[in-house]
Formats: sequence, C-alpha cells, structure tokens
Amino acid sequence: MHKHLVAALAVIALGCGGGGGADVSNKPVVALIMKSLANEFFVTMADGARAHHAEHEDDYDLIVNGIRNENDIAQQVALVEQMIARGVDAIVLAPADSRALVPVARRAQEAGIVVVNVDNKFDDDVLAQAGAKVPFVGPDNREGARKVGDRLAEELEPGSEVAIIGGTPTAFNAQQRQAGFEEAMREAGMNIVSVQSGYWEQEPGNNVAAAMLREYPNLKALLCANDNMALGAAAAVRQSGKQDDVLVVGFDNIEAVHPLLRSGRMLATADQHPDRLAVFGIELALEMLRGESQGEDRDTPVELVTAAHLSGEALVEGAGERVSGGADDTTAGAGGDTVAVADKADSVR
Ligand code: ALL
Repeated sequence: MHKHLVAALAVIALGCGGGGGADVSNKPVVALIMKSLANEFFVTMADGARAHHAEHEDDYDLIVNGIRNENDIAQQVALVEQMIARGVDAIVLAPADSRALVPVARRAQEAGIVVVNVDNKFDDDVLAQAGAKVPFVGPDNREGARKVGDRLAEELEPGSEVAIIGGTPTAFNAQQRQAGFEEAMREAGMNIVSVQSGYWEQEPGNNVAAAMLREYPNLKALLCANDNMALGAAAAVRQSGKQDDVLVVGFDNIEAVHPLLRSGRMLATADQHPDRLAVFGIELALEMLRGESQGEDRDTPVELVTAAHLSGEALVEGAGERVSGGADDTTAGAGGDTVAVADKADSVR
C-alpha cells in the first residue's frame, strides 16, 4: 500500500509541478531524489532545494522526492525509473545504497538524462563495471568523522573501551564515517570493543546501543554514524543510568540533537550542510545541461559541532565557506513545486 501511495504522490507532483518536461515548457526539469524524508537531514535538504528553486523559477522546474524508509532501495530505484519514464532533464540523487542504485542511474544516463550523485557516493568499482561516470557532490565523510572522533578522544583516557554504531553497511559514506571514527580512536589509543550497524535509524540505534551497554559494562563512548542513531544511543545511555560514564557522538547536526549537545548528553556531531548539498548538486546539473561543465566532482564542507559552537563560544571552522568548484551559496526556506512523502519517525527519546 505504501509503495502505491508514494508512486501516486510522485505522479501528482509531476502533474502539477509547474510545467514538467520538454512537452510543456522549455525550462529543464530537475528531479531531486533523496532517502528518508522521516529524517530531518533530508527535510533540510529538500527545503534548501525549494528555496533555491524559488529564487530561480525562470531557470528550471523542480521535483522533490524521497523514500519512506532509509533502506527501501527498491522504492528508490522505482522513483528513478519514474523520473526516467517522465523524461526529466536531470536527476540529483542521494542514493540509499552505493551499489544497487548504479544500474538505474546508468539507465537514466542512457536515456539522455544528466545524473548528479550527492551526499552518498556511488561505489567506484560498480560505476566502472557499469561503464558509468557520475559526478559526486558531497563532503569527505572520513574527515568529518575524524574531526568528531578527535574531539571525543580529548575526553577519554587512553585504553578506554568505545563502540561504533555504523550506518547501512552498503552505503559508502557509512563506511567512510566508520573508517574516520576507527582512525581517530586507534590513534588516540582507545580500545574499540564493538562495531555494529544501526542502519541509520533511531530505534535500531537504540537497540544496538542498549545491547552494547549490557555487554560492555566499562564502555566509555558510543560513536554513531548519524544523529538519528545518536538520539537512540543517548536514550539507551539514559535508560541504563550511565549518563555520567558514557559519551555519545553523532553526525549531521540536526536540530533534534541540539538540546542533547547543550545538556551534555551528546558531546559532538558534524555539520555537512544538507541545505546546500542538494543545491550544489542542482547547480552542477544545470551547468551540465547548459554545457558549461563536464561534470567534475565537487567537495562540500563538513565541520565539527559541539555545545560551544551552538552557543557561539567556539567558531564553526569554515562557516560560510563555498563549495570548491564554484557553486553559489543559498539559504534554506520554503517554496517550489514539490512534494514530500514523509512519516514522522517514532521517537524513543
Ligand atoms: C547519509 C546522510 C545523513 C543521513 C543518513 C541517513 O547519507 O549523509 O547522514 O542521516 O544518510 O539517511
């Protein structure tokens, strides 16, 4: 039922999308396809895209879509298929899986559609096997996780037991964040006692954290590859009564973790500016459509965020920095011809 509902909404969005497609207007149609719109990270990304579109309505039409569940790869493939069938001009895609979305992205390219990969990079080997070249716009996730891990290490005694709750293992950015956390912990002499996946979501993150806290009574920190899982982990720490003993860190800087950062229930996170991420991808797609770019990869910023950054006591390193590669900055807001398919995630806080 859900799949049909999502498909139906996507079609409605196209029907009233302000002109979609070469048959109705001369403006190019850009489809932004994200992961779970139950995750604040992607809602912010969508808002950033809508705000950009509102300021550039004469330049392009925008379709915004996402999947209901972080790991519903089949639904995301189906969304890309729908955009191909509709004949959009460009697809800006944040893939739920770095391998499984490559074939459909290739099919889009073969249909003459410009494809830009944002947020989570496609697997290079799978791209090569498919004979595809897709530009990537996004941050260095290893470096971002490294910054969070280094900050955590400042609070721990060498030899402390720590555990990592990773994202979906087939996502390249999940692998990179895990690598960055491991690197920071090993270099600081910490003892990584467990690495498990929380599949990007709050409730699995909560369950994995609770099990780790039971199994390793001397655990001193939980490093989570995104903030939704950190919310779940912080709840597990509180439930176990260990809030004075176990530190929690995350990744994304969603608003929902700000109270936890301020109260000390979380030590740090990383901001990868989702509001700008999709915009950088859209701008690259438009440049490619205009023949102004061959589609080179673009690095986007990622910064450490702690309570001190939120209160303004510490400066956010690189704030206001522009993406290397030359895309313009933008601000988040509302507007645009878009549809969002979202359910609010259940809270375990
Ligand atoms: C990653 C994003 C965000 C998000 C996670 C879960 O690709 O960068 O960290 O929280 O996916 O969808």
